[in-house]
Amino acid sequence: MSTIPRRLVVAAAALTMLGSAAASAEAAPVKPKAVPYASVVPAPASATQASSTFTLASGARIAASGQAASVGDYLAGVLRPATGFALPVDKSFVAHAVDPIQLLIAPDASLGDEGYQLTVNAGSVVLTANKPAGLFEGVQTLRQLLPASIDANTTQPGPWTIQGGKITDHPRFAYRGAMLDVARHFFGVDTVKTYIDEIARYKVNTLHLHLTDDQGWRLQINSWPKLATYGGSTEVGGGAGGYYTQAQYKDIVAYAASRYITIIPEVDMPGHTNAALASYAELNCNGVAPPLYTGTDVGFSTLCVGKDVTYKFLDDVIGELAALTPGPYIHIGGDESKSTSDADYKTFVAKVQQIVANHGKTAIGWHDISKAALLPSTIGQYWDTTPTNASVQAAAKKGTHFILSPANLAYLDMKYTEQTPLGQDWAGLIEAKDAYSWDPGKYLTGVNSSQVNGVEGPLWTETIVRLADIQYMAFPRLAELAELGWSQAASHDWNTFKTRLAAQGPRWKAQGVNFYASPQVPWAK
Ligand code: TNX
Repeated sequence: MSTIPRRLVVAAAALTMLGSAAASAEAAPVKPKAVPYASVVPAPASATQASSTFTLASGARIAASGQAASVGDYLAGVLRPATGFALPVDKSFVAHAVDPIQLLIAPDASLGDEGYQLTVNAGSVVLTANKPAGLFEGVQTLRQLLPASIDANTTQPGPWTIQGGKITDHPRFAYRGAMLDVARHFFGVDTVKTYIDEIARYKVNTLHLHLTDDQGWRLQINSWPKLATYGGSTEVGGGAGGYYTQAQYKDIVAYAASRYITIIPEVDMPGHTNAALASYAELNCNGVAPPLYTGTDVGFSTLCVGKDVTYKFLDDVIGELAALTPGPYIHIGGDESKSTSDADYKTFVAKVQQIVANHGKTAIGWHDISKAALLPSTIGQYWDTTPTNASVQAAAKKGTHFILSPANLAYLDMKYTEQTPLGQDWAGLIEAKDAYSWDPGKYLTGVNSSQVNGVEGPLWTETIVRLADIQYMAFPRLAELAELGWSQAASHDWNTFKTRLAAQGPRWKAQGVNFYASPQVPWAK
């Protein structure tokens, strides 16, 4: 019922042109300067500009019925503040022909789950996709085709002109992620939601939350309540920390879902577990709870692999987490378990991935887990700084898939230059050009691009304490990584990309997003 035959879409577009051309002429006294299609990040698979222009008029309506309705509401919501227009969303099928902006579900297998087609004429903007997720990604493109002032949250003069033309787009990789470490420093629900909105603009579809580490446990677990109330009571530097109640976590998950972003919760183990070990003495091999930890060392903690209570604990925690998480994945960490023997580590990973499977989810782990025998479904996340790794190669031979986050290219907590006031440099410095200059499909030796699910930009927060810090480290680099994940390999070219990236500067300024104004990028004014 939500799909509309192609010929109706075309007819509706033609009629709309007549319907709103007069209105847009009235509303656009100034000669509009439209944004070139070549400035969209990530670059669309194909884009052809025409000489016509469309101008959004104050009385315009957005047609979006059936499955398209919620994306229509979202689009209206992001366009209202700067335009000051009412932009009612027309959810009836009959009236489509008179609405200048139309969001339509129309079957086209070539577009896949997240692809879309955007056609802009003098009188209409028609966005079609197979699925609502495709409409949502198309809306992000549409926003970038409007002047940068569209991103302000107060009314701006306009005119709201879009260059005519046609874009057909779909992603290269299905997985395009960001990770936020809420364990080293805790970030509240509003900060996470703001970050979700900012990453969604670049068609990032996954947010991995690093919920537990030595310094803090950040999610209420009803069966083991002290994890949050005691284990979450501090953070790096000794601050008050904090945790999400289950209701707050669900709120984050639902907010992300409304932006077509899947939340992947991580419980890091068997190392990086001091907060849990401090909360429950029985989880320690010696039965003694260590003190809470507020420093930044890694590799000193481990769950007790030989104790039965460890697996009762994990079954309870993963069970609650699985019930709260509609997405298919649970991240089990597995990195830097330097205090766990190799034999114990392998035993532990084998058991934990099975517990995750028992709760109906797929396990993801940092690539260290490829030392262990993996279930066919388990996914590795590569974080090291060299492209060749023997156990990764061996796991890949058996069919394991990987998400790529090489620390020297994709870690958002690495400094840009020696002068960057935040972040670390153990994996090197990552300037804007470095973040862009690699191909995720070809990076890992012995791993076919068909076994690469995509990319993720992790933001570890030992040195990051507020939203402005998150933004400064993520932008521009996360937008660059998002392009490597979305755009076809043939379109990757730093010299053209840096000009497109430059066009994002005024948008971040309009939104109030803090970013690193790299001297390598010719930022637009
Ligand atoms: C390594 S690489 C870590 C984190 C730190 C990060 C800091 C990996 C999976 N773990 O525990 O926060 O470096 O850059």
